[in-house]
Order: sequence, then C-alpha cells, then structure tokens
Amino acid sequence: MSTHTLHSHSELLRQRETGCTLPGALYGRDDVFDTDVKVFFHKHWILVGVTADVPEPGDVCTVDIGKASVLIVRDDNEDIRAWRNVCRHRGARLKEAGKSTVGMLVCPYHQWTYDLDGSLRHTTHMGSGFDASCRSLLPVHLRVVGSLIFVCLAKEAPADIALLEDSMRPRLAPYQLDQCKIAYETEIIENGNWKLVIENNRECYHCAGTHPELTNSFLPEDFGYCPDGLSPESQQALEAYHARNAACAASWAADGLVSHAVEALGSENTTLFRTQRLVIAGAGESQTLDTQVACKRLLGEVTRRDSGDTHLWTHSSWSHVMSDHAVISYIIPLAPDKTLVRTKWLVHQDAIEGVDYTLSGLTEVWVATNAQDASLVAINHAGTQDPGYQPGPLSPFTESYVDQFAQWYAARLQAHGL
Ligand code: 3BY
Ligand code: FES
Ligand code: FE
Repeated sequence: MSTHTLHSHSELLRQRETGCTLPGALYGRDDVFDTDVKVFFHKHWILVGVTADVPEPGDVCTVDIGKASVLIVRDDNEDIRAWRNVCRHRGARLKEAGKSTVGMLVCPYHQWTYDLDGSLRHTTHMGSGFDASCRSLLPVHLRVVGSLIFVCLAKEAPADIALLEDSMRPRLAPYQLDQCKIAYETEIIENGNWKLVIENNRECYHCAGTHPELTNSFLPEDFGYCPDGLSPESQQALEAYHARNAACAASWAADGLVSHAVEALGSENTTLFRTQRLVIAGAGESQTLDTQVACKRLLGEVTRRDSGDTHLWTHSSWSHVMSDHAVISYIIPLAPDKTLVRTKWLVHQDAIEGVDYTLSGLTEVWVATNAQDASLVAINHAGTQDPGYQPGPLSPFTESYVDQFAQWYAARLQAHGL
C-alpha cells in the first residue's frame, strides 16, 4: 500500500499549499473520485444539456452521472421536466443513456407506464387497493437558463443558482438559444481526472503554445508578465488590449449589451460561475479560423456580428455564445482518470447547412481545441500519478483561476463535512 492512501480527503487538502497544484492522490484515488461525484455532481447544480436536446414534446434525453441517471423530457405543454430514471415499481432503469422519443414512458421490465408529467398512468396486476398517485416518477431540481439545462440531484438544491440565473438571463435573452438547433455534437472521453479538465479550462497560459486555431480569435490576456515588469513590447500590447476592450465595452453598452464580468468563484459561493462578454480578436466576430461569423444567419434578435463572446464557466462546464453560434461544453466524470466531455454547437433553427454555414467552418476551432486540451489533460493526469510528482507553483498572472478553483473545491468539501 502506498503511503498516501493513509491520508484522508481533508488531510490531502490541508497538504495543498495556496498557489500550488493539488496533491496527486486528489486526482487519482478511487475514494476521492467517489466523494467528488457525490459532492460535486450529485449535490451541486450541473449543466446536463440544452433545450435543443429535446426539441419536441415526447423527446427524452437520458444523462447518466455516476450511479444516478436523469431523464430530461419535453412534456406535452412544451415544458422541460427532469425525472429520476428509476421505475417506482422495482427500480429498473426506464431509459438507456442517449436520446429517444416516446408517447409515454414505459418501463421495459413490467410495463408500468408514466405520463410525460411523471404521473403513473397504467399498471397491471397491482390490485384494486393500489394507489398509483403516490408512485409518480421522482422529480429532479431543474432550471433552464437561456437554453442551458441545469439539474441538481440533492434533496435541497443550492439556492445561489439564482445569481447565475439573474446574471445569465438578460445576457442570453437576445440570442434566443431556445430557438436553436444542434448543428453538431461531440463526445470525447479524456484520460484525466475531471478537476484537471476544469483546471486546464481555467487558464490560457497554455493557449499560445498549444491552440493555434483558438488563438486566432482569443485575445491574449497574458503579455509576457514577469516579476520585474513588462517588456516595452508587452507594455504596448497590454495597452492596445485595454484600449480595444474599452472601445468594445462602450460600443456594446450603447446597444444595451451587458459585458461586465460577474464572478462567483469564492469559498462563499456554492454554485461556482463566471461570465463576461469577451472581445474577439481579428475581425472580432466569432471563434472561427478567420474570426468572422461561421453562420450567416445570426442568433435570435442579434444584429451585430461583433457581439463578442459571452462566456459562462461553471465547475463542470464552459460555454461561448457569439452572434452566430454557441458552443456549449460540459463534463461528466466517469472514473478517476476518465472524464466525458460533451460539446454542442448551436445555430439558429432556420440556418441551413451548406447555405448559411458549413460544418467544418462552424466546428473546426473547438474540435481542434478540444482534441488539444484532451492531450494536455492526459499528459497532466499521467504526470500527477507519477511517484516523482510534486505539486507545482501556479502563475499569479495567468493561473489565478486554477488556484481559485482549488480553493473552492476545498471549501465545498469542507462544507460537506469532509
Ligand atoms: O476558453 C476556454 O474555455 C478555455 C480558456 C482558454 C483555453 N480553454 C480552451
Ligand atoms: Fe418497472 Fe417493474 S421495474 S415495471
Ligand atoms: Fe485549452
């Protein structure tokens, strides 16, 4: 038995020095993984899809998260509902993971039949005293924000999702993401712990060296900082960056487009998120190779191609909403060293492939970026599990969000008595 198996979760967290990466056991150990899933995916709000996953009444999207499974359903009133994917008879799964369309939800085992509103409508062999009304499917907490579907599997869901909702609703409203279709989606299983996937996503220190496609449209915030100050070129680049940000922010404000950052990333926040309208580099339109829109049909009521990139981070997702398309990514942990990353590209529901957009033009930046990030996460995970790994220092300039994530992670575990 290796010595680190003797340490408890909280001891491992205490070992972490502020400003340094986490001990390897927190990324690799099975018991830590099990606790992580229970706390961060079964007790917190998590993004599990978009309304376009279930565009019509009767559409069902089943999402497995650890041992739990959730049915996301569009009911006959067009409302989105979320149910535990567990039959109220003997507990069989009603649906396998993935998408389907149903009239009613029929359990494959003994055909107990549920309405899309969760009520049990039909059983056989249960006798005249059987009360179906107390055997409805168990509801799961649900919030639809823009078109982003968040669920929480806890008995009591964290109330501070309200801040995320209040911050995102007005920002997302003009894009009418509920009027979008999924033009393309991918699933990648990354060979790394879910926290390494998120840490990687919270910094762009690695961008210049590894993401040539994304770097076209991403304005670098890091201009070669060094403890002794900036080089004259970096100083100039920084000034140009600030000037461009200020000009874009003023022009968005004039059109009523909210751009300021909202951050709920601290130990006091249960529901972690960050949003901001970010400036796009180059032509300033979209996260594409040429930085111009990939889809000529803009989203919703958007009229400006240069509406920037409204990004949203949570502890398990990252999204970018631009004038012409949105890219929504979320993760589901599968094992200590395996993380599922789902990405969906949304365009206006009336946009026509081959006329308004091409799939390659729409997806090439994030398909490439996701593949690059997957390789980075894999080498990072492998290194952290090497006996020679020692936690290393984070850049105070370009990795402060990684540090904040680790602090939030520790605080949330502590809040759950770990
Ligand atoms: O944009 C993102 O979601 C993050 C930040 C930069 C690198 N990464 C792909
Ligand atoms: Fe579902 Fe029996 S377990 S009908
Ligand atoms: Fe990256």
